[in-house]
Amino acid sequence: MRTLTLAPDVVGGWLQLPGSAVAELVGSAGFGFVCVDQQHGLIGDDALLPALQALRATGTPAVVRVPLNEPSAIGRALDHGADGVIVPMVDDAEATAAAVAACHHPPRGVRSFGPTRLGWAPPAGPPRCVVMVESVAAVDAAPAIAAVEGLDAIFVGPTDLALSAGIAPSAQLDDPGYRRMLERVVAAARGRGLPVGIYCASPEHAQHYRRTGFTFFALMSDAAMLLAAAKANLAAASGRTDVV
Ligand code: 3PY
Ligand code: MG
Repeated sequence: MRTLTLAPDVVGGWLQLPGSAVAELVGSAGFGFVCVDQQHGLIGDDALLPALQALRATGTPAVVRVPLNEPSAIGRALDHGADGVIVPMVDDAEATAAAVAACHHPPRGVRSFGPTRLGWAPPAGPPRCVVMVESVAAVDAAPAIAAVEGLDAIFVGPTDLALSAGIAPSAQLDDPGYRRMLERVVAAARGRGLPVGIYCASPEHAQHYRRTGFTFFALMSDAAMLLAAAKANLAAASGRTDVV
């Protein structure tokens, strides 16, 4: 079982489809970690355990993107056996401190003690707390967010950030103002020695963001990969141009 590392250059996978076979398949691909997305993915609480068990069987570290910044959501993901959590929509230092506290038992934090699965299948290391910077307010607060004690990494949600800034999500590779926002987040994280990651809608996005200074990348979801491959293969087999 590998411990979760998010630097210097780690490419992760992203699960949005329920099912232990999907988790096992993606977990076996060689990613540095796999994220189980409970915010926008179709993976509810009952599907979380089989996904984490399948990932554990592959030896790939697992993080859970919880649906919201809330102690019971964070505690449940960790109690199910996640190596860490990715907490969405965190806009300031106060919300960051709350997410970090939710990951740890007293006296360090406020997490309730209930080691059900952890009693027989503990993760490889202490829980990691990753917060998502995905609004203009969060970019402005990035230095304060990065300074929160106990935070393990920052992760950018590029689409929500573009929407918050009034930029078309499709312009994220070209817009100079958008790039400057990302550079500010990278500088804030790296200035504190923190890993800084970003969701990538394609391998090209990962290559682009590597040059911006990000240290870890979550590469397009299982659903996005499957849909893209289904359309590309249909187009290639049929000669149709209306499916991609
Ligand atoms: C975003 O792009 O906003 C995300 O949260 C990626 O998953
Ligand atoms: Mg988002």
